[in-house]
Amino acid sequence: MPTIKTTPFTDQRPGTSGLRKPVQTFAQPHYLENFVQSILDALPQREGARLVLGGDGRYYNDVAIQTILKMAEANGLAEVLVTRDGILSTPAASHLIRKYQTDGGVILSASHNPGGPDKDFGIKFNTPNGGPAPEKITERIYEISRTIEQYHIAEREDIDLSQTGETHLGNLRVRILDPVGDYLELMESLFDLDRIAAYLARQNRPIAFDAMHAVTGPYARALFEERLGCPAGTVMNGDPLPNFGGGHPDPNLSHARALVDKLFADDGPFFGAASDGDGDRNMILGHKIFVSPSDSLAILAANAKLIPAYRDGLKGVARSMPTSAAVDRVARQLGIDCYETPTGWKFFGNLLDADRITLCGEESFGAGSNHVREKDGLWAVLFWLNLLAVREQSVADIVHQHWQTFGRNAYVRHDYEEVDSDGAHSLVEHLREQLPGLAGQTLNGLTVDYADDFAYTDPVDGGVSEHQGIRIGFDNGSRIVYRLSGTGTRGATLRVYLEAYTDNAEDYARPATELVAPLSALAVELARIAHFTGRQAPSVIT
Ligand code: G16
Repeated sequence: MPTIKTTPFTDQRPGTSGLRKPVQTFAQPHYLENFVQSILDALPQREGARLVLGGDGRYYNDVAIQTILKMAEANGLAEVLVTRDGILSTPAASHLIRKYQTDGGVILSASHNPGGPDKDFGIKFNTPNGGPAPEKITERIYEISRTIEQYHIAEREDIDLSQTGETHLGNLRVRILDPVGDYLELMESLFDLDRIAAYLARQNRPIAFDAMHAVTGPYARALFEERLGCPAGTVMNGDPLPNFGGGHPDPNLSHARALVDKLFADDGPFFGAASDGDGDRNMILGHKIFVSPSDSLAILAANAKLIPAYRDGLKGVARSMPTSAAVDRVARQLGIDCYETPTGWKFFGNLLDADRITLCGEESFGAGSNHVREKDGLWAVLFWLNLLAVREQSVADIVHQHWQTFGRNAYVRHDYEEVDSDGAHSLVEHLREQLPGLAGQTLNGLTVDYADDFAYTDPVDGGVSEHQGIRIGFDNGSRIVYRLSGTGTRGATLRVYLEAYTDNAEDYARPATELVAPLSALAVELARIAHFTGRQAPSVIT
């Protein structure tokens, strides 16, 4: 087995979703190889293992895929299922792992982070259930990376991944699959695509989908423009590019501006959506309305029985802690359990595997179900289209009717990106110190119901995750949450999540920013944001 001597890097602890670093970090000699060897060494049985391998097409994907194939060969793996040109969305990867019952998968993506030679790259490992490795496995990978002394890599030419088919590298079988086919088959089994196609054909206005020059382009063209019969051009920015066209492949109001402007034009499409770098996020828009991801999750849950795959109802639902409690209200009405987990899709895996939940989602533009073990951008878009086709109402009408039934959890997130890391940690410390005395106090007219540092005990395996964010809940159902991002690659990113509950119908026409304004002022004051970060305003508001 060709072996290379190496020394450990100290910074290979996976974050919220795998190891994300600037490309220059990954491109250092041995850096990628050390981490990949650590993943392979953490497998229960390396020799003879079968893995899925692919990525979002960002800069460095091609180099990393060839390296990993050569390492798979030298490490005695039996098979790697790779996709044409190495392009594979994260939810489609999750599906392939499950469908072909592999020992897991390696996904190359830094998700919504920008791509290019001076931008970000990432790598994550998914387990045989198709989901992101839980903390006990990522910690094991990290431990191995801290003491690694060697890795194995075959010496050979790069292989051609431009055609589907099969090839052998020594004893390693490499199958090159079409990235889209299996995924479309899965969508076909969940939704009534014929009904959606007929509904779309009856409308006299178009829909628009922004693939942001990232991985969903080929999937979206096959789905919307071929299967559902939408006109060519429905998919905007449909060609995956290594630098995502210079943009930030993050589907939100700031980064998908062109799509948002289209939907808010007088003669704009009646439905619009976007996905991110690796295809697991979604943003949903109707004509002149943005559906907040927390509301979207609640609406999907409330309407699930209208969708073929969920006709028999939901076992339960889950949301990440900072996600608004809109879905909690739906769960109460449906009489099902609602779990509050830390941020990170990996925390939903056990609940899905144990069949305790059917749907789950996050404020960070993620939603999904038990069909895979990742969030799934196009799945959410199809869910909405199926809903529109059944209810024959506009997005705005569906959202407003939802609020009339459940009240509105107006929601806004403020991000302070790339702030000084020490300052950000001091800010969190400063908040922690205040927590014990906050409950019962009235601040700017709002009475604190509870204040804590969120900790989660996994109800399935008993695992405990602490320090998952500061929650300050008020007795009127409103909330402020603070946490530091686990996906940033430069300095620290402070996220402040603001949620104002109202059941006053007059508030339904008001912008969310207006409804959360008093909370926003209080959040800045309580955490002394300007003092600790040096920032007077957030860099992104979604
Ligand atoms: C990842 C995780 C999500 C998480 C998001 C934001 O998303 O999979 O579960 O909500 O990061 O994390 P943070 O607030 O720590 O930056 P993605 O789409 O980047 O894989």
